[in-house]
Amino acid sequence: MGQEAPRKAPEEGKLDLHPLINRWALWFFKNDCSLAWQNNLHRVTKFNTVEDFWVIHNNNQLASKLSSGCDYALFKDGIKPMWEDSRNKQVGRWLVSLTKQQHHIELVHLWLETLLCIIRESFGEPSQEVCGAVINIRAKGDKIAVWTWEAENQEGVLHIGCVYKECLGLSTKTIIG
Ligand code: MGP
Repeated sequence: MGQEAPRKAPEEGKLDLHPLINRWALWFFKNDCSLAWQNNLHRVTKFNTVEDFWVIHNNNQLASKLSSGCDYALFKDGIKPMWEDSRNKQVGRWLVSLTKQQHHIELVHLWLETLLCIIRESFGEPSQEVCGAVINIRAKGDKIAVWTWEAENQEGVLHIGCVYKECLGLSTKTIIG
């Protein structure tokens, strides 16, 4: 009777990671009125694999638990989530405005779907136009937006908007701005 070859345990650090097309940076904004807007914005970390995305997502405070005035932003590495960044000079955004009721029910799901949509490059070729996404936690109603850097490129921007709505599972009747 032949002996079964011993199975090799995966060598530590040699597991196959799944690379993303882009490297992404997670930013956090906490409003402190005594500081200039830019000084309230901090880069938390960068990642470029699916596995790191989930580690970061699972270990950070859920968006619904952030206090009002805070933002998360996930942007392609090298682009800051601010108008001042030269890559954002022509910036446009697809904006989803949420009601106060949606804060507890849908916010976390919609933000996660937004993140997955951009890191998977779900828009095909126009994914190149995507700078990143921002979530604003606000008492008056939260906002989620995908920023695109060439607002003038109507075809690409419209395609991104349509696919984004599908990713969020929004009905065709729902209007995003
Ligand atoms: P906001 O945080 O995008 O939305 O902008 P909020 O809090 O819902 O307010 P509203 O104006 O949309 O009703 C709030 C303020 O933050 C802006 O008016 C700016 O003063 C400042 N701000 C926001 N962004 C994204 C930037 C930025 O990129 N650069 C600078 N310098 N200020 C910004």
